[in-house]
Amino acid sequence: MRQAAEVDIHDSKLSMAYIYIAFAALFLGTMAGVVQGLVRGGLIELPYSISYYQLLTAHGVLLALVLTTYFIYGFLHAGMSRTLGTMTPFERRLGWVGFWVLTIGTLLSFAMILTNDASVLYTFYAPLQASPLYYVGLTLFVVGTWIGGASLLAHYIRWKKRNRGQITPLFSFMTVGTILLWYVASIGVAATVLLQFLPWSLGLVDNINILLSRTLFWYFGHPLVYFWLLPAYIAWYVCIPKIIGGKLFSDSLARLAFVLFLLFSIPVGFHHQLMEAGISEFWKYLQVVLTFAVIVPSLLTAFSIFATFELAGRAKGARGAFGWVRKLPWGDARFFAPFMGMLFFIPAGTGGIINASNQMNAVVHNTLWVVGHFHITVGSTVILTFFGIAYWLIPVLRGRAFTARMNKLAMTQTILWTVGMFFMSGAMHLLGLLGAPRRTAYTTYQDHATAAAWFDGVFTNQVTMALGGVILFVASMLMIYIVINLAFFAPKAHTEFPIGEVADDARETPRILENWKLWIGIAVALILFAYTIPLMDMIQNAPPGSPPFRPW
Ligand code: HEM
Ligand SMILES: [Cu+2]
Repeated sequence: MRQAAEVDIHDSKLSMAYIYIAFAALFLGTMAGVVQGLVRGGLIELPYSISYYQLLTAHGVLLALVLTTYFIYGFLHAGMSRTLGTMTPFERRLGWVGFWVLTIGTLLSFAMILTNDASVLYTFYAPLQASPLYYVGLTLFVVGTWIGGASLLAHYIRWKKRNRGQITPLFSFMTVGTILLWYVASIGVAATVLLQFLPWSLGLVDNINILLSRTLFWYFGHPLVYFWLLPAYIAWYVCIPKIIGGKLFSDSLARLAFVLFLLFSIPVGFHHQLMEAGISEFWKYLQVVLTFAVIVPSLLTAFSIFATFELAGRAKGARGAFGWVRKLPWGDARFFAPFMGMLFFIPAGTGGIINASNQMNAVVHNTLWVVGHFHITVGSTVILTFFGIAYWLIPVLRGRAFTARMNKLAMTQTILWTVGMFFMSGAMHLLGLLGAPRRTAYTTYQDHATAAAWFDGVFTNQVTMALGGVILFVASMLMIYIVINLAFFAPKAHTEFPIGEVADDARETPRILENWKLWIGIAVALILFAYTIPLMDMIQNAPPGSPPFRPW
């Protein structure tokens, strides 16, 4: 018997458009990654016309910005359509307009990277200056996400009106939290690009206030990582319980965690600027305290997810303290890939606490440690979860099956990604501790003995890093193969969109959790508290502005 589609066919098309671009970015981005790894290991040289920084910019932008943003919008649109019902033509059109504005921006910025007019790395720090078109592309990118987000919020508001007094489905609640976080955070990047970078790159002003631009960048740059993480948490909280045949441990706890992420992930950007002159110790200290507050919802999440695992195992008859572990579906890549991502998050979170600590930051700042860190956070925890989502989401949206053969390949894919990341990020972490800098191509540092000693271990070796990179690259190509199969060749079938139910004995969710006005109000108050005085200081007592530099 043919069942109705899980997601309306028109909404599916919109989601798939986002997802195709996400995986095209994975394809190109990991290609750049493996080449960089080989160059850094001294194993190959780049053809004369390509510079390491150009490649590094393409890699960072494609993977950290393009892949993540597109996948998230594809996933959230599908989930909103599944949990709140089909979008209206107006809402869907907003989604498409967002998609096209985003895509024009992406193509424009990418074209500037290809012509070597924007080798400014994905952080585009001043005083490095790219072509004005690069910043126009960035602006369109951000505006595109705003329009796409408006489509999701309009859908939510309409549902609320039709279902007065009802609690929103958890997936939609979390989507709204994620999009609100994105809106509040992206104001920072929009401000620096429009008010500082564009006029400066167009030659309308001669100098740029670097301190201010970096501060606005990190006002956005830190919550950006939560914009990547929250959709992964949505999958952990809402979809994984269903996949493992269990129930969600607590709806309220899940909502509380999301509210806390919204509050505590924005006013903390200074923890990326601990080594920067021009910001007083007091304000750095304050933001570090707020940074550590994020540990609370993180631990709530870890607790909830493992409680869900345990409940599911026990419901299947597991006994003893850890008997439930064996009841988890280890052979199912839809569970296994995100689970490996969760495991990566243990060292990743620990590393994050180290980065945010003043003295320890001095040791690891600008070293390969940092690169190792974000490859296990966004590059593993988030991306492995997204892969796990893709294994069922693409079949849902394309009306196809995730076959046993694809599952086997997906298991291999996950293992390869895990092993590759273990070697590459492990080597990066250790090399960074010894002092090896990030963002440098192959060099022997004039054969200096101290620098040579960094690299002479078995694990602390550039070749180990490159080897991990090659394994990762193979994993990535396998992923592309699986995606193409699921989208175009897998047998037609009905696939379920996994949405978990709340455990029967869970308490009713308090209404206050859905009071977005209240939470946005508190978030804005916290931001004003943490940023007003330092920002005023940066403008009134501005350091001498910098002319542009283009050292490549
Ligand atoms: C095949 C998989 C991958 C390989 C081989 C790889 C390799 C590398 C290498 C060698 C670097 C340069 C280190 C340096 O010189 O500082 C790098 C930087 C980076 N990678 Fe990856 N990576 C991979 C996947 C990813 C993924 C999935 C993401 C994010 C989702 C990511 C995000 C980044 C970012 C943001 C940078 C920093 C760029 C910059 O410093 O401007 N990478 N990667
Ligand atoms: Cu941060």
